[in-house]
Amino acid sequence: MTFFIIGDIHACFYTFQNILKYKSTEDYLICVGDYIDRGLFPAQTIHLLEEIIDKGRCSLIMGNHDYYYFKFILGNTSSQEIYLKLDFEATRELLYQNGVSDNDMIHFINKLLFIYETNNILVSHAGVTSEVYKIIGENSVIKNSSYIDIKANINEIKGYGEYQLLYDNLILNRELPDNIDKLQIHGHTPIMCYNPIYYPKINCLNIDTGAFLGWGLSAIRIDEEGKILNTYFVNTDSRDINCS
Ligand SMILES: [Mn+2]
Repeated sequence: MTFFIIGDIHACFYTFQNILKYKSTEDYLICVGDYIDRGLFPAQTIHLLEEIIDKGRCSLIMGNHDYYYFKFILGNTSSQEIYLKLDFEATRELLYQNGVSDNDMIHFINKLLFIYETNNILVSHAGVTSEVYKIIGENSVIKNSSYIDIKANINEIKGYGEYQLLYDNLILNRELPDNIDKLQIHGHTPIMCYNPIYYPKINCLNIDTGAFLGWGLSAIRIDEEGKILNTYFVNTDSRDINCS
């Protein structure tokens, strides 16, 4: 099996479509999260992702913007999230205008995973440190589980509070990940490199190349062993560039 893994989309619908042209039908698709917010076409992006989910052979990771949007529509934002809330109002308006309700978004976000892990690869939104990786190993409920399943078993999670482990570490980590003896793939921190960046010492790939910043969207194809077969980069489509 081969994996086709895409970086932070941030509602750049046309750019997302452009990079999907490189995905082959045999590839298992993974996206590293941050589907909405910042960009102009959140509803179109969600519609397309729902279509892809319906066809199967994909896993979608939770990003911080997705998770905090979930909290925002539930009316549950703390002060640290106010900086995001400004874009959330605009995002909600764009979603409404194009037929995506709050319930549709709750339904979508509940399906997202915090990590996708095999014997050879680990995909997360922000990359994991060895400390967090140890906790993940002790909590099988987190691995390859959707948010709704994790919430149902949240009391079983040991080693950290729910908030600290799942939300601070897995979706907001800005530390360089550690080498965990398998290939890590993550997004979250945009790099202006016009290509995914591989860090050999930590065996880690950052594939967020700032689509919403007008830079571009990246993807990689890897095999089951975690060998990188190809990397892809498309410039942000001009229709996705926010000039306001
Ligand atoms: Mn992001």
